[in-house]
Amino acid sequence: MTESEKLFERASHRIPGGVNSPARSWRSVGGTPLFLEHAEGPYVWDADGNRYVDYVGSFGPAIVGHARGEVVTAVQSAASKGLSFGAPTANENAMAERLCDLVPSLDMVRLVNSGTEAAMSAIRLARGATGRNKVVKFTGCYHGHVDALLVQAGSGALTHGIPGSPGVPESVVADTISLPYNDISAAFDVFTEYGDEIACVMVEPVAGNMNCVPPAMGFLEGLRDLCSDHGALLIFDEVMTGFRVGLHGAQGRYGVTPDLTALGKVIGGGLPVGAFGGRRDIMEHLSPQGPVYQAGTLSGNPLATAAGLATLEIVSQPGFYEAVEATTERLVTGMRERAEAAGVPLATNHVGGMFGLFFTDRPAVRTFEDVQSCDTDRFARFFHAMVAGGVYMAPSAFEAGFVSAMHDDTAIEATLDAATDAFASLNATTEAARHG
Ligand code: KE4
Repeated sequence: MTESEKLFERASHRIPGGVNSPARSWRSVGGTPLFLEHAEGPYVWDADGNRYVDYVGSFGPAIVGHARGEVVTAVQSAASKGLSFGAPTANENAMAERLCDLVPSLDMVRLVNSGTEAAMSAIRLARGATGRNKVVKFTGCYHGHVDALLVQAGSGALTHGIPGSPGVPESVVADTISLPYNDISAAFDVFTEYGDEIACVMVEPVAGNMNCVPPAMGFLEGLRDLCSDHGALLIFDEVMTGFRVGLHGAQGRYGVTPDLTALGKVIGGGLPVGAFGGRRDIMEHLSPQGPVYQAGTLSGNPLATAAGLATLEIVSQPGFYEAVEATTERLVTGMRERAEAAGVPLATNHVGGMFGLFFTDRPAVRTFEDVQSCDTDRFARFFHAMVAGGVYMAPSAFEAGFVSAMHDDTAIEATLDAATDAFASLNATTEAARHG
């Protein structure tokens, strides 16, 4: 047995499914999850000492590279002064000011401990500020395990085929409407019927939880207009896209400003941080300034804000995102070329430092229905072939991939070499299956 297998056996005894988050389980691809022991730059090492080029990046946070010196030093320095106080600290001011400087929609911001908390709190604030109850989301989008949003959800809910979840009462999702992503006419129809009952529309401005699906031309702009016309709030869930697709998020990249924004992942640099913020007149409804309650023992934690500020310092350097996007482009182009050479139908999407690989013969993947057309068994075989080739990707056909600033030529070349063999192996297994 490998060390990972031994560790997984022990984990499965005390932790449901052996993991603390379903997205890490390998149930949809088969096999035993690798237990990772350490990470540096673009690489991770498993408990057996095997090294992999990493495209999970902690599902997004690690855009500056694992164990980046400046971030580790900042956390070590903060830790030496105490871990948590339950009182405001100067770093929270610095973090709030930095986020409001960089994210166009933010007049004010509240720090929390996860993307789920950020999305959940933004929904409550939108409902409290508008006095309305209905929430519009999009099928395949995932906003954390918020009761009201576990409807046709993506990420692990989609991977494991449970778009809803037991334990969420009908009453809690009665006001949740889930629409097809990138279908602005569906949104128009819902607003025509329920316009003055809709508190908010929550959308991933680039979908990353049905794998990577960019917004169609006019989709985000259309949602912006519909919300403005009907007095609903537009909420961008930028937990994944924030500081991943550009220094000013997807809202900066696409030039559409929401009323509220949820953030997470990169802003914590790998430590637990989420945030939600937006227009001052809305944020002032939040306790203790206003009546909408939200709280958190470790919100704005000194170590998390130290990691976040050090990370934001690095991503703010001139050329950071251009370099990450160029690396992503090179990776995705190389993948397409190698798939084509092997005769394997592959579609790809990429935005900034995130990308998606789709085993489908459709020319493009633009909707949830396109995503559903993908061959998840072929993805599973590809996933395992890449692991064997020293490349660690998300164990799901419905998760996006992430590139860091430290994915250098060596890492990309190693990845593409592994992909050459992986695509060839797909054909070999297909041929073998065909001839029995
Ligand atoms: P967390 O509560 O996991 O920090 O964030 C929830 C969340 C909210 N919004 C978006 C757009 C997200 O992508 C996420 C979390 N993303 C998944 C990966 N697709 C987290 C991985 C996991 O659940 O382990």
